[in-house]
Amino acid sequence: MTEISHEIKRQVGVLIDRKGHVEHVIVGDASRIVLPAQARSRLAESRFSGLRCLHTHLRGEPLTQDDLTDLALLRLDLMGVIDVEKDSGLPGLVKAAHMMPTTQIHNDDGEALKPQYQFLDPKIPSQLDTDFTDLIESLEAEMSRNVTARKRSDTRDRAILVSVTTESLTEARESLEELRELASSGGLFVLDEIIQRRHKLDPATLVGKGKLDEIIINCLQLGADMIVFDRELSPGQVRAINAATDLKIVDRSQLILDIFAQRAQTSEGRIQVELAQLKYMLPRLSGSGSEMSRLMGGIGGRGPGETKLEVDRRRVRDRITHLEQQIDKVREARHQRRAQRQRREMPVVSIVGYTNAGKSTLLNSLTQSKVTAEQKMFATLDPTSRRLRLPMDREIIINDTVGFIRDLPKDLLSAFKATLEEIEESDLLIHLVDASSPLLENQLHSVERILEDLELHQIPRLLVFNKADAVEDKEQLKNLCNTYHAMAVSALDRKTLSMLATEIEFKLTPTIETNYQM
Ligand SMILES: Nc1nc2c(ncn2[C@@H]2O[C@H](COP(=O)(O)OP(=O)(O)OP(=O)(O)O)[C@@H](O)[C@H]2O)c(=O)[nH]1
Ligand SMILES: [Mg+2]
Repeated sequence: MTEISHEIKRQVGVLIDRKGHVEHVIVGDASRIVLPAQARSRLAESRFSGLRCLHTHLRGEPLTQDDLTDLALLRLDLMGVIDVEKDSGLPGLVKAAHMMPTTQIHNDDGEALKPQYQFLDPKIPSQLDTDFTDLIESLEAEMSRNVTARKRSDTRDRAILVSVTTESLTEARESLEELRELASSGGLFVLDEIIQRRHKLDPATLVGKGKLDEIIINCLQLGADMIVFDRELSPGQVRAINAATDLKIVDRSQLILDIFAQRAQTSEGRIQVELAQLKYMLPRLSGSGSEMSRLMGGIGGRGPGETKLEVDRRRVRDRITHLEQQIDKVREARHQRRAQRQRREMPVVSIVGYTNAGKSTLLNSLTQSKVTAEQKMFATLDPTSRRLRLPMDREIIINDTVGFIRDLPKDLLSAFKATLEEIEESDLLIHLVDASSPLLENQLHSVERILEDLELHQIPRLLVFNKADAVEDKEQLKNLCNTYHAMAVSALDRKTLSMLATEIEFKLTPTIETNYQM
């Protein structure tokens, strides 16, 4: 190989299997070779590809970054380089590297580590005494131990969470914490989390091409099925990242949409979620057919003289129109129901708040009902209404509502208009805040902002801190209540709620009196 290389002034390489058979011969130029893409096959995560690459270097240079990236992305057993002696064309030093099995891909700050390569000592061919087969088998044994320890009988999708930030680590960490909760609510198994700090976000790939390769390599090393990004990816970014890897790529908005889709029970809920999903998908429909079908699942077809893509896009648009018409009907029906209720002159109170604040639990406790309440984000999708008799014998309607979250995808917000309109006609909003959350003030402000966006902020509002039982520092809770003019309750403990009922009644008094006079 070195003699041929010397003669044609190009790098020459071979891919060799474990029995020593040559599978591919590659001729490059003076500084690099390009390995065949078909070597990138889907492999069990505890195995290397069974191929090692040996190629020549003409200038005595060490393994290049491209060599290492190929080693990792193609999961080669080994990447080896043979120097070509300048004058004689005889083989010089042999340099080689292989991947290290790993269980962790970040440092203590959560920042991504460089993929781990092990470099072998450079040697001349006659002194090479490493038993490669032995080496690779022991590495594979270690990898498979790592994978088994993680996997056991778990069939959930295994995800790596990636937060890309231009701001402080603290912020990225808090945001990752929420993403982790979203991921587990969405049924994912989180393998690891990494934070990537940049001065500026890369418009093409968000993290930059080199970093993206590193992250993908990390994912392969850990045996992940998907990468979840902690922000919304533009259609172009999704395309660029998909082109670099077979791993599933999901962004925060998509994850929220997925959770909504898993939760939707009523036909109304399902229509709204499907509409939001299609609207999210439409601008992202492009590129190859296979990419499309990965996004689209079942929808497809082919008309005369049209490409599949155009047909699919048109079908999605048709479906969106159809769903929007259905939602209009739903809104009309809801409108009539509300009008009826208004004739009955009952004031309406809606419980709003961040997801998981305990809204459904509060409704249950107040009205002794059994709406689903659980330690999952977005447990409630479909609003529930109940009657409640207040201490002074007034009857009101009380609504449980879908939870809010920071940066709620806007397609979702618009699709859920029918549901949210229910809140619009409330006489009072109870803004419930989870006082035990370390992020309570962020959550409180996010909800205030969303209420403003929805033009609901002019409705009288009662701020209530929930989960008082779970707050250790009672003094701090008291201060919070003073600062925000709020009251503290524990929805799990009915005894703490009588004050709340009285307060609701007090806040509604003008309304009740008006109704009384009519
Ligand atoms: N310790 C404690 N936990 C509570 C309290 N209220 C609710 N929780 C718990 O908080 C979790 C979320 O409660 P939910 O009532 O489902 O919350 P939600 O606001 O309806 O949430 P979404 O519908 O997902 O937006 C459940 O595990 C409840 O048991 C409380 O007063 N104290
Ligand atoms: Mg709920």
